[in-house]
Amino acid sequence: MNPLIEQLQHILGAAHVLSDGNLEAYEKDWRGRVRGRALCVVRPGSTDEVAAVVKACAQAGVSIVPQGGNTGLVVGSIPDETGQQVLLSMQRMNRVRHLDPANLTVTAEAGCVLQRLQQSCAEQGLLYPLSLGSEGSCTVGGNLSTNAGGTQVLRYGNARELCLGLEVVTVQGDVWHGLTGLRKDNTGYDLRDLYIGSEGTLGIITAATLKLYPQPAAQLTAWAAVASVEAAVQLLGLAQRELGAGLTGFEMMGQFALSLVDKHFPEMQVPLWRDHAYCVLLENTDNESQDHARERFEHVLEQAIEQGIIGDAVVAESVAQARKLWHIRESITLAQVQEGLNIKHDISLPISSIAAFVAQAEHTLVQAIPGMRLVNFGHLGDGNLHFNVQAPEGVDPAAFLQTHEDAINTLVYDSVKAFDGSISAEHGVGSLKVHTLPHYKDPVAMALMRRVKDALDPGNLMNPGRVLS
Ligand code: FAD
Ligand code: 2HG
Ligand code: ZN
Repeated sequence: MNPLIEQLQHILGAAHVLSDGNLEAYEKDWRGRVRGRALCVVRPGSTDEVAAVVKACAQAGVSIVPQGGNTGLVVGSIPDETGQQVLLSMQRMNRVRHLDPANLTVTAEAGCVLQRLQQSCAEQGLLYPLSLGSEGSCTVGGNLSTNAGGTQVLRYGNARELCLGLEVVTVQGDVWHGLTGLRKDNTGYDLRDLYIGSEGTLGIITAATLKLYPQPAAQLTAWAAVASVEAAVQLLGLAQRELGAGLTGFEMMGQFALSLVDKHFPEMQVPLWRDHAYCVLLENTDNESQDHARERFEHVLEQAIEQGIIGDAVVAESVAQARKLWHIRESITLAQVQEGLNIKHDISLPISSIAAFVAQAEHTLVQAIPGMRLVNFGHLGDGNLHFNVQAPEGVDPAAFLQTHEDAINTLVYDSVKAFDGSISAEHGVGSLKVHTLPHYKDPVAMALMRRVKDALDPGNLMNPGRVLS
């Protein structure tokens, strides 16, 4: 037997070192585009075990790929094809360690599934506001390592802004005990912010202390139809002025994106999509009462109708109805999967430029690749679009991607750059964008990132080939 596998079995017990059998769930990316092969999968149950695994791998000169829920969309959490990497799954480190209602914080292990964390907090009347379509599988550690966004960023910020402290196993196998619940701590370089968003390339996050909020008194959801991106941006401005911090979500969905949900999940009964170019999903959170929330929300929508910004709207009458509307929005990704392989662009732009960007980029794509189908949706309130491309109707998606993916990426990312945007808003870089990033990111920033990586991981043993090539 491979001596490293033997040593890992000694550390974790044979049951937690998987080297044969079907490892597809760990080795294949969520989109099913890439399958790697691991030397073995290890499932440590404690921070000390993670540290011991890291030390053993470092001694053997074997690289590690950390994995949470494996829901990442940029091919960052699976091993490469060599069969030489250790896949370190955090699934067993899933405890909520401590909830501190007076400090409004919770400390959870990195493998804790987001939805379970939300539920544990809700049981105490508290809100952990990070909210993603993948929340039933993604983990606290994965969220922080990708600096995940989702549908509540507008009000509460992304994963970075919700994190106060971290516990990290370094590349050398030391443990940084940084689980602070302090909101102020200016004692030197911010290591927490360095590890957040580092996609497993600088060390392994084993636990985090996260910010909580009181559960709001009321949450209302509305679905409005608009004729253009300009109108959606106008509605955003109006809602922000009228609702202030009460506006917790603002999502935009293009007609073709919604048509895919209607086609593949007809039981969801997508409202208002047939006659309008875009629909918008708004969420209003209120600390007073349901009635107060409804009154303010209806006022915004009435004004929007009067000003000709929206064509039509529905306000959810119950929590169940609101859930259904959110479910439609969150099903666009799965509807795209059903339609076939596609190209994803997770981009961000200044909100003031979004309408001009969409007009220009869509025109460029239509001219260059006749028949391509644009799936345009996303977190408009954060300036974050998922500007995805589906193969023309009737064209084999795999062949389409083979021929056109690079050209399409260049067209989209060149437009993003021209409008001062970013080629990764919330999903990260992984290996999918690792070769693209240097074309679009400031060269000095790239060089500084390289120096940080070399300083913390001189042997390039932690998730090599991700973020930096
Ligand atoms: P994984 O996929 O397992 O890993 C992601 C990266 O983090 C990898 O580089 C991995 O090596 C690293 N990593 C994981 N755990 C650790 C750890 N403990 N220590 C160090 N590194 C680690 N993302 C958004 O931002 N917003 C969305 O709205 C959103 N919606 C989604 C909807 C669907 C249907 C799907 C499939 C994905 C969506 N995502 C979204 C992407 C994905 O869910 C997030 O990136 C999520 O944060 C990944 O968490 P995970 O636990 O699955 O991480
Ligand atoms: C979302 O906002 C996710 O639903 C996934 O970030 C986006 O599928 C996508 O491109
Ligand atoms: Zn998203």
